[in-house]
Amino acid sequence: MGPNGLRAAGLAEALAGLGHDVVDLGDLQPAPERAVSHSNPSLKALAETVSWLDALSEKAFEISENGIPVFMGGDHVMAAASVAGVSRRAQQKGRPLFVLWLDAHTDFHTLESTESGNLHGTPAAYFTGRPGFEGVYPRLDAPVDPANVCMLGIRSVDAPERVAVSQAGVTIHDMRAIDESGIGALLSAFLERVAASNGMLHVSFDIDFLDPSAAPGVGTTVPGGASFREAHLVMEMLHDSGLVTSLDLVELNPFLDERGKSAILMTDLTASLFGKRVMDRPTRSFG
Ligand code: DIR
Ligand code: MN
Ligand code: MN
Ligand code: MN
Repeated sequence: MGPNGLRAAGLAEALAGLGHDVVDLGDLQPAPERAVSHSNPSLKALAETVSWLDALSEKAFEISENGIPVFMGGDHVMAAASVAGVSRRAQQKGRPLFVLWLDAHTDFHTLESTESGNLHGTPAAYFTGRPGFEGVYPRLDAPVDPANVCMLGIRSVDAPERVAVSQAGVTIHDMRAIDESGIGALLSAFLERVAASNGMLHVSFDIDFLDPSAAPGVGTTVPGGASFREAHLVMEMLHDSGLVTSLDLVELNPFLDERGKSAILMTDLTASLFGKRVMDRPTRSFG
């Protein structure tokens, strides 16, 4: 229902209104189910999820040849496939892929370490090449260097993730860092790095990045998240940087929303990322 919530909120119209050519490719169909199994019995809907990942991983590679793909979800596990696909594209172009992860959570579990069995807790571990997904998730042709991953808005990390994500060398800006330094300074530093290495930049936007007061329409609300204005600043800076090459919009659950509030905000934020602004200002260039 997430994608339809975004469609109903007018995402395509908003982007077209900014002068972009928008093509809605419709809903993806899952690939035929493979016989997958894992020793962790708590994993939820594993085979079904994998059939979606198989389809999306291919599709993401295919459509990332031209334009800026926007992947609408859906459960954040889909980032396993969207990132795998665009990473393969970056490798083909000979450019490094960077990932900006906007989320309350690090989603850095393996299939072994997840306690909830919710596969949305695993995508970042998979696409950075943590072992344990072989033969289950799609083959990963181009793992993302964890040093190229920056997570912003983090405030809920399970014990096994905490160790692994730090050891991997992912940059984590938790809510305290945002409070202390300001979200703009933290994001600028990352964008400088992307620009300096002529990187491609995938943004994975889990709506629980936002404070639940701004975006209640999500299954896993965590208090103390990014504010309405902090989120818009991030999106406006991303636009000005000109660096974004692909985007996930995930975890919107219209069932839990309050009269479309979260869907509308996610749409408005996406419009900011694609150039909506209050006033023109000199663009700051990175690199
Ligand atoms: C928790 C929650 N770390 C889990 N993760 C969520 O289930 O593994 N990610 N909600 O978005
Ligand atoms: Mn997430
Ligand atoms: Mn989350
Ligand atoms: Mn989630």
